[in-house]
Amino acid sequence: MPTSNLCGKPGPNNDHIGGVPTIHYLDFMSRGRGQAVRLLFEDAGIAYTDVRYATDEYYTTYKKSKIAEMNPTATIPVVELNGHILTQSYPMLRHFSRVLGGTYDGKTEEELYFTDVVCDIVADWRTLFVAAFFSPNKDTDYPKHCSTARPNFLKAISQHLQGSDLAKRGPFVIGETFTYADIVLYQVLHDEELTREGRKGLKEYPRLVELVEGVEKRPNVSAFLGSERYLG
Ligand SMILES: N[C@@H](CCC(=O)N[C@@H](CS)C(=O)NCC(=O)O)C(=O)O
Repeated sequence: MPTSNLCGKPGPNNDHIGGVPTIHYLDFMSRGRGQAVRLLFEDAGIAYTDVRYATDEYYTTYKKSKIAEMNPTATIPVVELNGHILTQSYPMLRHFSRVLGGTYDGKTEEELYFTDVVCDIVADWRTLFVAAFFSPNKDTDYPKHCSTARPNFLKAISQHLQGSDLAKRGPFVIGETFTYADIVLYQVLHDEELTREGRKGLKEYPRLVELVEGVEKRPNVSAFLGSERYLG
């Protein structure tokens, strides 16, 4: 049976989004696309019900039944809120940002565009990361990914951030304003294990270290990372 836990206490942002969302995701530590959605909830002080599926039960039972009934692509995360079902992690983040009054997005067209650019690069990166990390040939595929695709993404994103007048102000993708692009970028860096061990995997990318530190200093993110809810 999946586990189900209420995380946090409902606050004003639960009222803004219309209730307490239920997120369905794998029981995969504090990692993955679902964790990016949880991180937005954590940062925004949104209480959520966290439904976690063990990998075996997910693939043998729930993917084909409950998840497929809620989501035509039978993938997770899936969020239920007030009788509505939300699918696709990146659109979900944009949706919650809009519902919260644009709190997790840019304001100007230039900022909105640049936020989307960084998110799209991360989406491409995560697809390759997942393919290599969960490959049946992980022993060869993941080290290959770490020496080929991954440095290319790190370089490309660093170059974008260093070359943009918006990003130059730091620490985040569009400067001082924290957006959903920071959440997805932080989460892929975290899942690639580049945020730990003194950020040693990021030493050639100081702008990304600045961003990681900016994210981890957000008061609610910092409290989450120090709590029992953070599973590594
Ligand atoms: N574009 C989708 C991708 C969803 C996706 O591939 N999710 C993975 C987990 S991160 C998944 O469902 N894996 C198990 C499966 O394929 O059933 C999104 O962003 O939500």
